[in-house]
Amino acid sequence: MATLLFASFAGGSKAEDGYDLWLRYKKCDQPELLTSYRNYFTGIYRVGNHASLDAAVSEMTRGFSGILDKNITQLKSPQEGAVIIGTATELSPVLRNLIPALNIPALPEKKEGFLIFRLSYRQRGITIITAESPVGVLYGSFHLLRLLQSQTPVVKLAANESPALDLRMLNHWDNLTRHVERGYAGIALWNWHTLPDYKDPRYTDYARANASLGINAVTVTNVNANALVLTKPYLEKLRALADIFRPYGIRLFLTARFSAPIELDKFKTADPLNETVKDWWKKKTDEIYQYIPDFGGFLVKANSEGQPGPQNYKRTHADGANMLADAVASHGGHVIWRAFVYNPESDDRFKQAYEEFKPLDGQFRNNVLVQVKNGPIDFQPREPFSPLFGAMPKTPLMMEFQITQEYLGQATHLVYQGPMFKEVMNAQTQIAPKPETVQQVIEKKIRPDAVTGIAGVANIGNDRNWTGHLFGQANWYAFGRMAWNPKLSSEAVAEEWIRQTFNNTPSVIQPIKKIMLASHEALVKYMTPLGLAHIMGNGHHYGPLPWGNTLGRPDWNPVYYHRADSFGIGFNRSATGTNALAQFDMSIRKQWEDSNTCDEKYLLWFHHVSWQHKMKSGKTLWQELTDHYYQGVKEMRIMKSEWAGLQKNIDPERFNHVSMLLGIQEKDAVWWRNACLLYFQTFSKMPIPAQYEQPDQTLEYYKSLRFPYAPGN
Ligand code: GCW
Repeated sequence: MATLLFASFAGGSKAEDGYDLWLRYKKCDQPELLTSYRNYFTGIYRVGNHASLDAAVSEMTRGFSGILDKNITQLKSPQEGAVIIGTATELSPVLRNLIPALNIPALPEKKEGFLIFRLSYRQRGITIITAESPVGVLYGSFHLLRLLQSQTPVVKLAANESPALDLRMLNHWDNLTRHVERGYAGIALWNWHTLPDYKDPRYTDYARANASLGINAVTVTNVNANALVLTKPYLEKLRALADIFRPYGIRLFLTARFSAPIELDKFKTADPLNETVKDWWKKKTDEIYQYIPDFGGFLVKANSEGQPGPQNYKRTHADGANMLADAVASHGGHVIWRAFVYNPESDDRFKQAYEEFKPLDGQFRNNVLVQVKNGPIDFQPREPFSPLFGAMPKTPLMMEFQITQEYLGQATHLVYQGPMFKEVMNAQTQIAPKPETVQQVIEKKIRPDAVTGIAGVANIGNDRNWTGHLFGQANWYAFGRMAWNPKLSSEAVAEEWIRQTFNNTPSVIQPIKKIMLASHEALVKYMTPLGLAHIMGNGHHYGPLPWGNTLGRPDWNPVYYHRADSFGIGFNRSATGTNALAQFDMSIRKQWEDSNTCDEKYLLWFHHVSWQHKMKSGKTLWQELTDHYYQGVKEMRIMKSEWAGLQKNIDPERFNHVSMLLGIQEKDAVWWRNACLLYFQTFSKMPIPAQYEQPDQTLEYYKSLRFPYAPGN
């Protein structure tokens, strides 16, 4: 048994368990292409010594050997057929030696950018991957492997790429107990108990996967932070992880608990203006840099959901961020300060991040970035972009997306987030006098030394397939690829992922792409159509609870968000309501301020409209709402039947895995539709049209459901 198990993991007939992600390197199944690959790629020649080049060589020998189904190894000298890799400085003399009249093309401007090109040399030519930095070479190597896995002809392999943003980061909300807050894929990858001595090979595979996308920064602990992570035993464990990540270009950041001096060293205060507190952080930071010389800095959630922060001492977020920024500045570190705050004093949670942060624009140190969630509330299936993106021109703003699907069906729903990421990034923060998009805001270098960035809350755990749902991998993938190159379309990214994860057969690519591209819109329809938001279960956030009204703070309760009554439904955020719309630029506000012209996908975000409100379709709001819920279930069922049609083309393991989850998703979609419509009907008093399948359960039944151990809580 032991040998059998070993044999199956060592290669051979391995079950399709999803472990290999998009780095599968299966043999090219196009005979002509395979012949040309074998002809033009005969070995790897590496110039220079660097851990990132070791990683590149190891990935390329693995990748080429798999795709070419032939042993491809490192060459001792450059020769025809070689893939030659190295930084431009080290590579140029070697190439000139080979081809004296050579003109090496100009390198991309950014250090992490890379060039791939072919040169004619004897019969087979040579392929060059070069960059200014070793990690750029590694990124180029992964890129070439991606092209080969997607069956790109040899003549089309040239590339010249640079990342759009400096920091492309994953935030893990992993506790030291290994419980993952909002994690649906097992427990945390990081085994704190066996670190630093036991270096699970999986840590390297994690780093490989990130590097293949260009993800270059991570936090491995929760923003609801534990001060213990700053103590010596944990710094030793963190050093082990940082050492594994470094060759892959990944820098470690730490989540910092603001009250750490009190918890760890019995201080009476954590006041950021107190000299001994400042000194404590300075020393702590110096200590961290001894363990992790390229430590990135701190990520902080302060004065939000019970986390301590500067406001405990009547100081501002800027005071808190700047104190930490000063501590890391001499080491070149940064502080990423989250804007996810919602102090209950305001009349509308929508407005709170803006109200607290906008006045601080210009008050942060140069090495502070403010990390803003994509929408004003909290990672709902659809939100308008956060107005902060148009409101802090003097502060580098980082985007925060949630890859883990806390509010998007968690790990049982197939939802491809590519279109959602694009919707936010392409949203205009202003139209006049000059159009500007969210993407342009976060890409803008507001000072020459400013750092730009994007973060995604990771959906990764220790499940064998990393993300629980196989299609969760596509969201990790899309986040990384779009962080690197925001110009890629959702469709192109989906196709890349499918080709590498499944295969290159059109009859596989087309239906899966169709399923993926329809999935987000379908979910919005069966959960929160027409601008509804935050109507999910308490605590675990799984399933519908629009009637929820029992939690201690009004803005924790669904009824606060949808405001259904006998007149109508929706949150009036226009000038006659909370006027949250005033936080957007005038040119944007105009699009949304009139309930008759407002884009209907945001209608109930901004307006309380009557059940009879006439929609663009000519139907009443109630009819339209009903149609959306039914349409969502219908679209989901189409996804399910498309998938069923793939049975012959996909291995049984992955086919069955996804099929069973789609079964759960269908039940959930029906549950969302029925529970929400039956509840809203108690206000509208209007019927669900007779042509629709009628709910097979009562509202009381849906209200009685409980899920005490739903994951991620
Ligand atoms: O969406 C909410 C989650 C919390 C999370 C918080 C945050 C880490 O329900 O679990 O806490 O957002 O972003 O800080």
